[in-house]
Amino acid sequence: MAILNEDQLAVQQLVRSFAKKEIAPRAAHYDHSEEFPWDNIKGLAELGLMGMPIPEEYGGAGLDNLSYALAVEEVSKACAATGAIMSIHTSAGILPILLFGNEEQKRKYVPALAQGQKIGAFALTEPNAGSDAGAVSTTAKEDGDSYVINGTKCFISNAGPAETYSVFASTNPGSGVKGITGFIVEKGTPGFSIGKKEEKMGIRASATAELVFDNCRVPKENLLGNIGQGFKIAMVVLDSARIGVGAQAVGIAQAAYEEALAYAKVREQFGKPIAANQAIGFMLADMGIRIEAARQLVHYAANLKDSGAPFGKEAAMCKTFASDMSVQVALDAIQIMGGYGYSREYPVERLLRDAKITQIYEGTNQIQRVVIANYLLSERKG
Ligand code: COS
Repeated sequence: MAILNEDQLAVQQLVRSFAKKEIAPRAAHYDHSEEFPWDNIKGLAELGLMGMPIPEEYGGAGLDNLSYALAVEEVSKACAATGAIMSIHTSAGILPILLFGNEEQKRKYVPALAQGQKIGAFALTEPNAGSDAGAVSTTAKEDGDSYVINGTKCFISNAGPAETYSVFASTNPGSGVKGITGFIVEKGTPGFSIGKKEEKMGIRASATAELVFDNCRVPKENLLGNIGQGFKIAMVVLDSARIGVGAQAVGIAQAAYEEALAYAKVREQFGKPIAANQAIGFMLADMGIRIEAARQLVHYAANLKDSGAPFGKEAAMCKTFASDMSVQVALDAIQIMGGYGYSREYPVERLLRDAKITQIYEGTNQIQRVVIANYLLSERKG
């Protein structure tokens, strides 16, 4: 366990008990129904957990990133879909505006987001621009005092429930990453609609959908940062978001581990608990080692960010390691629980489905290795 200070321990305890009491009991229901868990989000907002690392002057809780990572872990342990919504909202939903918006934009949008009155979303991915994020073909054309956006985004987390979207479009098609610009687009803007909602393997209660822009006119004051700065904004935000994904993965793995451990102690075969077999004991030991190692890497990246040091490389490392670990731990938990683990009556099959996305979103683990190698081989500091 990292050495946490009193405040961090208090946050961890508060979120752990809230998540256990209020969120975990409904996780299976939301997984089956795929309904957006508004009651969970409302509860998190009431506790000030929808804008934890956002400065108080912009309506956030002004907490450190380590406290935020602890909270995301606890919420994800109780319900991975809710953890994903909270984490994506806080990082990719709010940070583009907080870090790159002008003062007027920050005052206009951030407080409602940080207090959880509104949900935020981040729209970069397109059907032909996933790992190659610079290949966006959505365009934004200047027209008088506005920009007109045309194109389709896909796999956008929080799409639908979100009210505020950071959208990345090309203002200079043909000039690659240098032609991408960010815009703030509000729900309800004419020409902007939510397209097909994805039916997903895991984190099913989180909303993931297409965004369709059909001559969507956005005023110039909604331009985020400078013209052509959009790709950099997206990359900087994703660096931060990856710490949240690491924390989600640790929470999911911890849940699977606790299920398997409890089961192995009470399940008797050949006249003794299966945990008494070295084959099972060693599996549990390896699961425990991997979870703790991943957690420490998440905390390290969060600590670096809190200290103002470069953290992009470590954020990618913690996301990659924790997500691979989480899938393996969930698989091992199912193996220990045998037929019960495979049954939908028990949570571990859901946890495996939930864990899988952490290897994919906010940049696949293959891309994380590209990102890590780029940091190692270049002069750039994260
Ligand atoms: N911070 C600041 N600037 C960054 C950056 C970062 N983390 N990463 C890249 N940049 C800058 C580079 O410095 C470069 O600018 P200069 O030319 O001024 O130096 C510019 O952005 C382009 O970078 P690069 O040449 O590395 O871009 P590529 O097109 O090769 O793409 C990867 C790089 C693969 C890293 C990028 O496309 C990526 O992260 N893809 C995954 C996208 C993703 O995570 N999607 C999930 C979407 S949200 S669920």
